[in-house]
Amino acid sequence: MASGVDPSMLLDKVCSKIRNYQNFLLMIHEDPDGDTLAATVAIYLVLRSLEKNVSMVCKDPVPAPFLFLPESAKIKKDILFGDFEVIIIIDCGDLKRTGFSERLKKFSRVRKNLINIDHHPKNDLWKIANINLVDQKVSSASEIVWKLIKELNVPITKEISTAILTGIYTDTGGFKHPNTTPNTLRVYSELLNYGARLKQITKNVSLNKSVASLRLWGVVLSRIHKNQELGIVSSVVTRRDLSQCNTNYYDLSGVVNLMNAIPDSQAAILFFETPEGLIRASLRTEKDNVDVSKIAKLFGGGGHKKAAGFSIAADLWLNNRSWEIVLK
Ligand SMILES: [Mn+2]
Repeated sequence: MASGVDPSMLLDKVCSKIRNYQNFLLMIHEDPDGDTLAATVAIYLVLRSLEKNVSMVCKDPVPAPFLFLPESAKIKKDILFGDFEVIIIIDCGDLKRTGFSERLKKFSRVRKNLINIDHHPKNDLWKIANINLVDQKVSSASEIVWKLIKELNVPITKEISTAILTGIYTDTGGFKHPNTTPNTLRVYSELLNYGARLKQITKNVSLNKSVASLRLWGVVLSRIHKNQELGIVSSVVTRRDLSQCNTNYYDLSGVVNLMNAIPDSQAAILFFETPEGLIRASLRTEKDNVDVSKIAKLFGGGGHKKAAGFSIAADLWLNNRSWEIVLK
């Protein structure tokens, strides 16, 4: 938890904010993933059961695999902050990712009720948030929210436990990533006891590929190239591929992880053309001694040790046999 602050005290503080106020806004990060969505929906359900007025906001639409989450249809794209007494930001990683930087700064100055629930490293949100309920050692924001829910002592429904499990499941890659701790598995077992529906999660999250997106994955996989010297596996996808397969960028999510399934690969890189005419690279590694954010930084990008990205101005050469990316 936040350095120098007693974690249970932070939890108490958040609980008393929840008990003492009536109007809440929950904020999901842009380009939302399973963790931010699921943790937010879980808090939403809990606050509704406490008869609070709650709204949820996310700048970007909810991706199809997460539409099964209860109340996800109530997530708004934009909302005026004026009527809310408390804003809770969930899993955002930094201020920019909220998509509402300026309005949040103003809110925290005027209302002083901005709560940051997160598991990312310390960032600029810490300065403007009035309470930082942050724990970098947990698998997901959902794991923190689970602790909060238990502390609030509310009835835990199947919907709530399913939502929390969705967040943990997606952020740990289905309990495969090293952020899966003994406590994560304890929480997992508790959630199953509360009736969390694992089948519903795997069905929607892992087994939710359309024919079109599998065709696109086929294109990506057919172009795989392995650099023997560096152990880097790469592939490329063009805007034309996307339109020919009748797909969009979201259909690519997950394919770069599959490219990492080759045991001796150090990292995988997927290059794709952006609508702006740049080449975007998405990097992943499963190796603990490889830091892909360092590679991304070399090209002006960034990210985490195991997942990072960058964009470059480059030309893409492609024929039936091979492809090449040439920096402009
Ligand atoms: Mn997360």
